[in-house]
Amino acid sequence: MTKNLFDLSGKIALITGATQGIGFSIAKGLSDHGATIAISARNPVKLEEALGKFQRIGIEAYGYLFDVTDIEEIDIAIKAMEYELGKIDILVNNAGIINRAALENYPEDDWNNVINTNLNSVYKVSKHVVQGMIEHQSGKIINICSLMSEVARNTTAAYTAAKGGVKMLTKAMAAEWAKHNIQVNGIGPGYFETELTNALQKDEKFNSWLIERTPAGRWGKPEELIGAAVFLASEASNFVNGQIVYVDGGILATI
Ligand code: GCO
Repeated sequence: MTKNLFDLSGKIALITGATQGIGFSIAKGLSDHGATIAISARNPVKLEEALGKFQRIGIEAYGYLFDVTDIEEIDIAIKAMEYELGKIDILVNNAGIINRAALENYPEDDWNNVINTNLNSVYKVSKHVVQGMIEHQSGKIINICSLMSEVARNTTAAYTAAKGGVKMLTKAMAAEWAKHNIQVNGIGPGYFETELTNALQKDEKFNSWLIERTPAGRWGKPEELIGAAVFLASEASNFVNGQIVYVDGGILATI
């Protein structure tokens, strides 16, 4: 019976950094397919606002306030979540930032911040969540990668280094945890209409270059990541390990 292959009923999902953009859409998509969703953020106001947005579209989401770079906050929040909601079945490591500057002048603080928030966080949050997954011998981890897990662009060196790292960390996690019936995979978004790319959307030169460069001829919409997320969160992907699904309108297929 393969009819309910994508059903997430009874599953508990944690999506980090899900107050807006890609994380928000993925959380909504997992909920639409039956999962109970918990979102995290480090900003209490944004977290409250996001919970309100979910409520208005008829979704009961749980909120946990923690900074994905802070191991103590992570520890407390994951313990609370497991106590309140139960075992975490699905973890989406989504929280991320970008800071664009020429590499020869890239400020060291920004460099460390981008690497910490985008890469080290995946190690830190996963390490805590996977304990319960190992105990229960099942789990799904989805790491949000990027086009920049594969290719670079001017001014994005720290982000590119971090996202390349997230791709390889995805493989390392899959290699170590597949034996516990945990599947770890990544989603690599191309250019999406989100806060993170706000400046680029407004930049006419960039916008026309991107539309020309993308075989699909347009920006992606965050809800277009839901299909890949549901697939990687569900039993439909039970033998898929360490893969990155690029959702990019064909950019990486062309030069
Ligand atoms: C940039 C963008 C990218 C996107 C995205 C691409 O400056 O080129 O910000 O880094 O955010 O990750 O996949």
